[in-house]
Amino acid sequence: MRSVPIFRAALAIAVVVGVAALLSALLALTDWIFRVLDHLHSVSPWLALLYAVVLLALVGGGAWIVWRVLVPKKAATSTPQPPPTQEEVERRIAHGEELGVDLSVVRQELAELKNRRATGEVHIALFGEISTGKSSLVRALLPQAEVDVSVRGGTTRDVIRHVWLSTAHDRLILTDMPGLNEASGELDTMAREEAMRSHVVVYVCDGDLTRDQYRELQALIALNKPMVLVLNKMDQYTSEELQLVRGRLLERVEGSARIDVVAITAGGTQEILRVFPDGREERVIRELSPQVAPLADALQRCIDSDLSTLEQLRDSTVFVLAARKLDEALTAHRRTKADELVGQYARKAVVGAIAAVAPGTDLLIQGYLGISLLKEMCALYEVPARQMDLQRLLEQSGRHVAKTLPIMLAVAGNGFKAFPGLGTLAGGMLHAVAYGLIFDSLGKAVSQTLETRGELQPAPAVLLFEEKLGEDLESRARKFARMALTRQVSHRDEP
Ligand SMILES: Nc1nc2c(ncn2[C@@H]2O[C@H](COP(=O)(O)OP(=O)(O)OP(=O)(O)O)[C@@H](O)[C@H]2O)c(=O)[nH]1
Ligand SMILES: [Mg+2]
Repeated sequence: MRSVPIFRAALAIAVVVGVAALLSALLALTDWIFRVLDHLHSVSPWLALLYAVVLLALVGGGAWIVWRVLVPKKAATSTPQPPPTQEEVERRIAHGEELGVDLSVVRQELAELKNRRATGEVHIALFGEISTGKSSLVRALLPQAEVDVSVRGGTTRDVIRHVWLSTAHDRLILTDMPGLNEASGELDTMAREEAMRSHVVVYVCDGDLTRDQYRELQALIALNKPMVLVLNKMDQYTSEELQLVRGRLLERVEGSARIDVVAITAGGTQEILRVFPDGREERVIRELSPQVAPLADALQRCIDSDLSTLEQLRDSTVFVLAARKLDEALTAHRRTKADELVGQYARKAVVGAIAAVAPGTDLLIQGYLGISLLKEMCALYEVPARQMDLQRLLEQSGRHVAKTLPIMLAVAGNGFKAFPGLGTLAGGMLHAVAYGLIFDSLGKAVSQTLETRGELQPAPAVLLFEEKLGEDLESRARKFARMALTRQVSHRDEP
């Protein structure tokens, strides 16, 4: 007989022991249940019922806890925010202006909308990368219009409006725009904003979309307004190629409502070879005759659809744009104010440390100055300043300061080296620079946390504080050393 490997033998024994243990546990449990049931027969029915209820609650509660532990929580899905209403935007403008924010650009946006509503004209924005033929398209639709067309990319530098009478003689405003991906991002922004102010967007391309173009198209589709995707320069394709590119473009917009895809020739030139009867050959450049009827028809279809829906869709995107500009203005305002606050508190910290007889490591940071810096920052960002969070943030920052103070003092000492001939410095001066650095870093960390997270979260704020403390140490130390010296001189000169 072959010998059984020791591992297999051990496994077999373990299985036998395991099964025996399970059997005996089962028997013991059954025995225990029967005994409990026997006892229950002898007690009053109410007590038995109470016992059953407690037992069920225990089993149910345990099962629920196990379920919560084992089944992962569904990730919170972010539902798209509905566009703001005019009232919301106006309410926010009033609030922002009360805070002293300059919101003239947002007011201008609403005023422009009011003007456009009053004229009742339908605006069509020509959008697309540089040199795809947007201006040529305007020229094809409006041969008398003065339009710059050039082989050089980036010809159109501004938003230029033209009045166009559609196929059914509706008066429309055709807006020629700078091409996207022009060197300066400013023109891109200008074009994107104008697309948001229009009723209809015409996206012009001259081939299958690149990744960037596709991304841009998706952003426009998200505006949810009628669009025409135009494949221009169709003269450059054979009919098979044209079918293929058109097919690709149709795939790109599949599933998106309100989008038409058309192919056109807006203009351009063609080189042809002329052969004379004597055999001479000559290359001639010929202007191509535009074929833009499919686009004109598609635009007519857009405006023939429900005009009040077009107005509503345009209005909502203008409110989105206005709210975005409002957020930007508010952020810029808060940044400026936060910088001022940081400057003020760093100065107070410097002065406080010079005045202190024996500066303690946490006196300033965890004391009145630290708390009021955080409270003022929270007030600026209009977030609640929970005492618990402030305390935690200052304690943790204070612990870090205690650890790094010797280094900060050494850095402070170096800061004074920029001012030779000072002789021996009092300890207070070194602490003054160190505290300037600490408050400067703390203020910056807190304002950044409030800006990016919309609330004061102590943990990320402390991490940022530690990071900021090490940033650009030398020049900041020099700045606070100069501040401390000026302060000391003026202090000494005081009568
Ligand atoms: N072959 C051909 N060339 C065209 C067509 N449409 C425009 N072009 C040429 O494409 C080049 C760019 O045309 P523009 O109309 O200036 O293009 P654009 O999109 O306005 O350009 P930017 O203003 O720079 O963004 C010019 O050389 C036009 O002649 C077309 O249908 N076929
Ligand atoms: Mg142009």
